[in-house]
Amino acid sequence: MGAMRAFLAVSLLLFASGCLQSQPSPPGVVIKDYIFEPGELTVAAGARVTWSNEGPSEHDVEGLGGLFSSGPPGSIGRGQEWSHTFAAPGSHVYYCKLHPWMAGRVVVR
Ligand SMILES: [Cu+2]
Repeated sequence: MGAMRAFLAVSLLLFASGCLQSQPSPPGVVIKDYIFEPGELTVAAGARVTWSNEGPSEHDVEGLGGLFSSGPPGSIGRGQEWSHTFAAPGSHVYYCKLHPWMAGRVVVR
């Protein structure tokens, strides 16, 4: 009976971890020094995208044409995050004002 219990426990664990893995995670971009990852993110219209600064430096997110902005240069401090909801389909290039060579794109379908 002990073996059966162990088998059931293991099956339950595998089932549970499978469920956890299939959970859709909210769309997001990780900011590192000095890249946005992923560089291109595709989301559905209406999605809220979160940028998380995991690098040691300050960064920011500025949409080309000022369509969206996290604020002044360096407005997303180390360990901080910022979110924006993309209502309509489109392709949005953005960059970091503090480090203008850092760029990414959000494609909204
Ligand atoms: Cu930056």
